[in-house]
Amino acid sequence: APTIQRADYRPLSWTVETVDLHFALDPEATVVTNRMLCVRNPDADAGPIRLWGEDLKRLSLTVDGQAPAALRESGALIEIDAGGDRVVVEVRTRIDPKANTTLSGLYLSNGGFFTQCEAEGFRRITCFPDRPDVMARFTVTLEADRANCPVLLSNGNLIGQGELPDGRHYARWEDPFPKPCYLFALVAADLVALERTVQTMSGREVLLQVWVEEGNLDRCGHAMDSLVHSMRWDEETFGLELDLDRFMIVAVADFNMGAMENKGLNIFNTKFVLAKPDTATDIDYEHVESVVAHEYFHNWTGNRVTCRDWFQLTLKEGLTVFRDQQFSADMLARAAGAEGAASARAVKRIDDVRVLRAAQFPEDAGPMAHPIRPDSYQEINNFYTATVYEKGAEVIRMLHTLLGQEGFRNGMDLYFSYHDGEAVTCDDFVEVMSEANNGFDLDQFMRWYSQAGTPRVKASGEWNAAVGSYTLTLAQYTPATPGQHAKLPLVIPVAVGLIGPDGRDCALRLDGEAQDGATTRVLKLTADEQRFRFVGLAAEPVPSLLRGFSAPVVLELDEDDARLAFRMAHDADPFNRWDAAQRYAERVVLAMAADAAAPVPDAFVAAFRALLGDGALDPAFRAQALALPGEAYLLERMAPAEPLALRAALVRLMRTLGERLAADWLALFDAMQVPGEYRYHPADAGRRALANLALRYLAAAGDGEGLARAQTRFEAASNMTERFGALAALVQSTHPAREAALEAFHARYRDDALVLDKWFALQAGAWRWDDAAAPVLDRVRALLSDPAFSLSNPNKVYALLGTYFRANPGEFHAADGSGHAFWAEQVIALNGRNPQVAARMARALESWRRFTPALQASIRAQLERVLASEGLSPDVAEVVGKALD
Ligand code: B3K
Ligand code: ZN
Repeated sequence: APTIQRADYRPLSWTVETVDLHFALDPEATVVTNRMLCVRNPDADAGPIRLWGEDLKRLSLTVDGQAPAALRESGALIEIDAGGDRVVVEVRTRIDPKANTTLSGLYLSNGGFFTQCEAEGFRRITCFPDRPDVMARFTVTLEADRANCPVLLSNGNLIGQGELPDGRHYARWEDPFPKPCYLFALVAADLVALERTVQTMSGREVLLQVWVEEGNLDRCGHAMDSLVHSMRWDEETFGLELDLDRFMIVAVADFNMGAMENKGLNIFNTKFVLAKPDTATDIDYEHVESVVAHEYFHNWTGNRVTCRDWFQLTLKEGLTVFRDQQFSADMLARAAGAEGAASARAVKRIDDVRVLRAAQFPEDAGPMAHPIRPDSYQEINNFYTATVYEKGAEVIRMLHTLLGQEGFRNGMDLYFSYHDGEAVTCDDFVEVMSEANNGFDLDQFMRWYSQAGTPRVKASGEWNAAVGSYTLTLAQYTPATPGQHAKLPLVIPVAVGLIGPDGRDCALRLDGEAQDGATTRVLKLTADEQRFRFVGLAAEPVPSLLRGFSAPVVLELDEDDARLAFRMAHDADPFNRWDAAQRYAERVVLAMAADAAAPVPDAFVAAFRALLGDGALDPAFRAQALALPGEAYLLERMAPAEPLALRAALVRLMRTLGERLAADWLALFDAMQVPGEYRYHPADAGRRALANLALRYLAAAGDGEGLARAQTRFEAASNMTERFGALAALVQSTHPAREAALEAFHARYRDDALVLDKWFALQAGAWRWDDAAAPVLDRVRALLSDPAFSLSNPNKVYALLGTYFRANPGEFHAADGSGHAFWAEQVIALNGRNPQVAARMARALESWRRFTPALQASIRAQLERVLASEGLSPDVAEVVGKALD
């Protein structure tokens, strides 16, 4: 596929002012009539009208009612010569939603019609200048069979509806706000809605709806509450109000990603809408809340102000992820009350950083590495990445840190006052942030948008006892990434604290500055190397660096075990306290992976036990601190990566911690029981998480009492968090009851697609604790033919294959290469149905060059096999091609 370059952006010669769409919906032959008022763009060179169309049967095309004078086609692009400044182009196309297995464009799910247009799905519905910088006003008429599709929805306001002959009906919708076509949506299906009316901050009444299949009506309450909370938060935090009279969320079971922010008509994967205590875990509740918030926040950051071109994707995604992270942190802090707020925020920060380290750091170190604003792509759908989203959010967070809460808010206000209704660039955003803050210099900061790779910050300290000063030297470098060899220094905010020998933070004073009593301050590292001299210290301090993870970097700091244990016990910054535990665990487990005879150090067990038993710590925090670092992150820290050795070390470490602390875990489990009826509340969720973690360690150790508790909890649980936690512990053991428990779980939820996804994932992600047990691949293969499994449903693919490929490296990378061959087989099978899903699965092997030579050889052969396969989509071709480059 050709490579698209950011530098090649040119405005279109013609844009669209209004669109009138008519859909005669039919499962196999939908006819779309599209009337566009095309207008010449005064800011562009003269040229033809350009439209894109893909997989369409074109029935007719006219310009002002006439056949066009000249029409040229190449691939998806259609060029039409037109005179004058305003012309009406009318295109009629026929499409086959039933045959559309890509889930991009218009498709069927359980008999209903749904759309997904971002990034370039609208061209699969009709011919259109399918680019985000074309913002038009849409009017949409839907016509469908009333019995099958009683509900007809599109963006904006309902302006008409009625009956038609032959059992058909219609509805007409008008969206008052100009929008790019990627935000168009329609739904025609048999659904019911949970409704609520609320007042916005200016006193307008708005109707909120959550649309689902009838049987799911009892699972919508949490999504609705989350929507109301999001609306309030955006009003209070940014002064941003809902701009429509109605806001709809629709849940659909077949969906490529999480959800989509279509104007006024958000379409969601069922996974991020439906929740009730018997089927959803605490983590599911959390996800529903944050995804609802994310999509809602897009209404301003994405829809009112959108992206000029797809290279600017992080403009809306990084900013919106940052907003949803702040929202969730505020919600957790509010629930925790004043005392617990700081810890609650840290728990959220830890979650976000875990994701960044597990998904974004490896991406930034692999063949797909790209800046948050990429310079080129082959297939834009491959760039909805952890880098654009999560690292993009980190970049916004650093701006927030540098400018302060108020400065950031002023920048946001100016952003909307300048750019509301426009399609803009990342430069535009950073420019208003600077302008709103007295010209704050952000020129060097812009390098975060153009440089790929995870920067390293190397820190060292020097204590001068004679004068009581501590000099901290910070140096930065960023490793080379594909196509980017030389890197320039970045602006890196490093939040620093100094801990005294008594475990308490010292007051910080930099040489030449007055004492202000602060115990954490943000140093700005801008050069390759800088020194910061702290004075007025009574004794040698222990540095606590990058507090709260103030920048998305790898911190390189020599700390011995004793120092890590000290910070694990005393660091006043809860994020860094957690991080100290992670670093210590990482060191221990990597040493065990390098040497199968290396013991688990007693000092580590003792430090771990101290955290475990510290009742002053919030349970949610303890659950984070006692969970070992993620396997994906650990593999990233190993050179060469040896997944089997790592797995063996993790098994041994889990067992040892389970055995040696068995009494502590049992007591902790008992102490963490949550009485009464289930409610989703962060305090309860923290207790349940910690209890579930205790069971995991006990099960890993094969502890009889622990396993008995797991079994009882599995049978008696009143909610999914406890039931699934207990099941997971049983499955992660050699207990003979594990198979029966899996069967009982299946029997109970045989008709519940979302719960079955958990059941598939649990088996695909299982570890082997017993050397004689069969490889997990045998189970995964068998589950492929389970009646509930389907390669056409992305959730099923992610649960079974995604978990096996991405979350079970110790099995997937079996030395005989069976996992790799299976991967190639499945990627090829998916490629023909759904290229976006196939490409996601394909990415599981992109970091192959980091593995041992034997694994590399095995993987290379399979990458080559996929690359050589027939009919490879541009999506998969880009991933595999870059991996082999
Ligand atoms: N904007 C969508 C993602 C669309 C992905 C297209 N392949 C969801 C989101 O970020 O909110
Ligand atoms: Zn988004």
